[in-house]
Amino acid sequence: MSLDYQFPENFWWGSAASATQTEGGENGPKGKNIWDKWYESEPNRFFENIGPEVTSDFYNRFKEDIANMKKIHHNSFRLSISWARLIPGGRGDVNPEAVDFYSKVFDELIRNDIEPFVTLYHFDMPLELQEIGGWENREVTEAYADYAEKAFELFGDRVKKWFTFNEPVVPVEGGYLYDFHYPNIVDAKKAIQVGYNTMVAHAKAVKLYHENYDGKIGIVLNLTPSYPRSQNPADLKASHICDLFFNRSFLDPAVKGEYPQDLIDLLAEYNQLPATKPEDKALLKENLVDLLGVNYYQPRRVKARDSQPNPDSPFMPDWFFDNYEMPGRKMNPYRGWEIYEKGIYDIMINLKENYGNIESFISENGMGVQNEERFLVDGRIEDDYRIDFIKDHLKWLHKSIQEGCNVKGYHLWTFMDNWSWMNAYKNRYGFYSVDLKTQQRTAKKSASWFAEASEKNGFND
Ligand code: BGP
Repeated sequence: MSLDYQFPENFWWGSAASATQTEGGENGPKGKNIWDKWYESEPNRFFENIGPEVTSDFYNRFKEDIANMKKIHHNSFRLSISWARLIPGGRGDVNPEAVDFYSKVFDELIRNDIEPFVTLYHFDMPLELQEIGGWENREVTEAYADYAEKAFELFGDRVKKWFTFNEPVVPVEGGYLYDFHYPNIVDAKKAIQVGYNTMVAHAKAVKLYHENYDGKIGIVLNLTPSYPRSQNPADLKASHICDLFFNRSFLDPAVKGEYPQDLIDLLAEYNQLPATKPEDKALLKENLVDLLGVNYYQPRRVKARDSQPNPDSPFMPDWFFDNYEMPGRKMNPYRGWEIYEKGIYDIMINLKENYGNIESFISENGMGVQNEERFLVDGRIEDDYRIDFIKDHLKWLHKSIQEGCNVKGYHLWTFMDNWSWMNAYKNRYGFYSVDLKTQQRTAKKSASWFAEASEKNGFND
């Protein structure tokens, strides 16, 4: 008997996490990354002063966690390798204990029929490389390519789905525009260089992979569809420019191998073009992704600016648009982000119509909730709001598939509650809650719902 929402065979049901957010910064030998450094220098910038050393201890408990994934019928799981753990210092020799750890994790996943999807870079630059300029410095793209090559060599026999970067726009926004990631610089020209160098590094890794391996390699982008306040030309233009900066400056080079001409023209007009090398054009053009991970949390509502920016102030993307608080929009009352389920469908239709229907999947989607303990009933978090959230998004995803979009799966952010950068443990997203004192994991109600949907490959309304 068919279900109301039946997904295609072999649909990827799973969740995602990242190294710095789960492993535990003090577990095992590793080099420092920018999060260790920032926390040491400014602990009060982190929610409740909690830093990256306190996490859900995946380093020691991965077997239990993988058994829990199996229980809820995951067939895939995305995690990242910590660059500073695998290669302390970012360049040079690999750390044998890290090789052993990641090997055991991948083997354990495979033994449980859970396919590892592996991200090479999830916001965690090794400190030594940040000290020579991080992504501002072109040399770091070489170090990254060497790291990627090493990871492919070590684990490529077992890992067949790789992602070069997670949300590369976020370190640009956080580290170089809006001050929520280290190195806390506010400088749009540097931001543009960092974004560009990231895509050069990405293309180098894609090239190395395609030359020697037969799995798939892609990138994970947080796509935030940009909706204009109105159809007036000024609002449409504002929304278009916002889309160019925050979506298309990564999506276009990754999938089409080139930057949108309107973006190049705009940056040229304001003297903001990044430094490039002649060989970059071909490098980007010839090394396209096989697979695109889409992280979708919320859309952007955009309007034309009410007033002109002061032309003497430093250039910012925000010169061209303002955020628009659309009246009546549905909000996640526990996190403050808009919930707009149809956004997931609009993204997929855009990929189908304008990006060659590239193979894709939802690599993160989820609902963060503060003080989730308030929903505890007999020791379990009754997160019906999360079940509704997942279902509503999956319905729109299902519709996109019916209309021919090349969507292969859905991963929730995240498997278990984890540390989240500056927000530390403020917003909980997991299928499993984690008691930070005892490290006990407990399945939430959403875990049971998801287990059934994954097992049946769909659900009824
Ligand atoms: C995504 C990141 C994740 C995770 C999530 C939740 O953008 O890829 O690493 O942190 O956001 O974020 P927050 O805890 O700030 O709500």
